[in-house]
Amino acid sequence: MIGAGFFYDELRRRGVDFFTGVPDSLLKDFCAYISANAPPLAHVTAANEGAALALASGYHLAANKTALVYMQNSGIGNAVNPLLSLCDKDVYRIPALLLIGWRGESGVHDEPQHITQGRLTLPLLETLEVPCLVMKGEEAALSAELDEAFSALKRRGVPFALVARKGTFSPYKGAAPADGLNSMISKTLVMSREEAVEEIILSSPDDFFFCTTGMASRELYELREKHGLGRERDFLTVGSMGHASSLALGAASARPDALITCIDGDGAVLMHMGSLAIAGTRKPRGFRHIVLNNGAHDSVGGQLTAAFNIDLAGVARACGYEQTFCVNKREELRFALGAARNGPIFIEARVKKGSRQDLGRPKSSPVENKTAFMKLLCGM
Ligand SMILES: Cc1ncc(C[n+]2csc(CCOP(=O)(O)OP(=O)(O)O)c2C)c(N)n1
Repeated sequence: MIGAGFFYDELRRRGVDFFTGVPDSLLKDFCAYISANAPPLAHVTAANEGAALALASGYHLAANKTALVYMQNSGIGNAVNPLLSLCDKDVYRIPALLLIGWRGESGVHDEPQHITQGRLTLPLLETLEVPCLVMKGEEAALSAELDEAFSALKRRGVPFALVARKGTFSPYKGAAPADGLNSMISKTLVMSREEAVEEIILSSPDDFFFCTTGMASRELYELREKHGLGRERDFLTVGSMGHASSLALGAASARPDALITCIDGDGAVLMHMGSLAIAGTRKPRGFRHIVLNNGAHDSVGGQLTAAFNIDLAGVARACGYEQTFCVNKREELRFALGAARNGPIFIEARVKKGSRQDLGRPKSSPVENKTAFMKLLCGM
């Protein structure tokens, strides 16, 4: 295993002084290290992986240096456009060092949404003409690996990817990142994400739910069991982070008579925030968008997002949502959930970080989930 500090120092030695990306559970120790140790201006948690590559490219244009862009392999899709139409050798030829967490590696047990992505990660990079190497996960091997990466970056002038398997980085136990406002707000929060999800489903027995990627969907799955409720009203968007609200909007377009709620995360809503403008202007009456805002990418290690620093409900209002709420307590959430469904409605529920230690994972497959959901929603 490689110490996050060791990796960081090796990068710094080679002149990398700007770090950006979207966090991944396999990279969480490295993300925690840079959050705590890189100077504030040198680290940006990006809205999505394409934006991260653009940030790194802008940095290169102004500093003539190669930046590091970290991402889960699920994020390669978001980065394809800038890879091929910005950094590519036939366009602007801009280098960046990519650090990609390899979920779903063949032979390593993982969740369904990572299997194909994992199998195709190396072929996909090859197709994209992004040279890469799979890290050995040993400090002794790192220097030679970085030599290879940096000589390719110099020679070719385009992005090079380091692919990190599960267990590449050793646990980082240093101090949590200091963000004054975020930690002040966090301390005032009383409602957990799971309590919020519970309140939502108990208050809205007739809704169909599109729930976001990560722990919210796992909590929703277990809460149905706890309350002896069926799961056929829930579409668990286990992958495709940031798209739950567009899924919900598509369903609301097909079924204007139905009550459709998106349960979103703050990292997820930030990832494709333009979707708010589309929901707000399409104005589906039965559409409700709830963002469980814990100011963090909680499901993959708790790296901070920008969501406590902005007015999410204000953004939704400006995008044309008919009614918007920002709530902190369970009773306030219950009140907002009781609002007449003259949507689109937006509720920002501020919740604490963290989840139950014994939180499980869905036992049914995504296709079983979809089939039960469609059977109830469109009677097929
Ligand atoms: C495109 C893409 N990038 C990154 C990930 C890894 N990932 C899974 S869940 C998650 C965090 C989601 O954060 P948020 O929406 O705030 O919900 P929370 O986990 O805080 O409940 C991330 C980054 C992913 N699944 N897909």
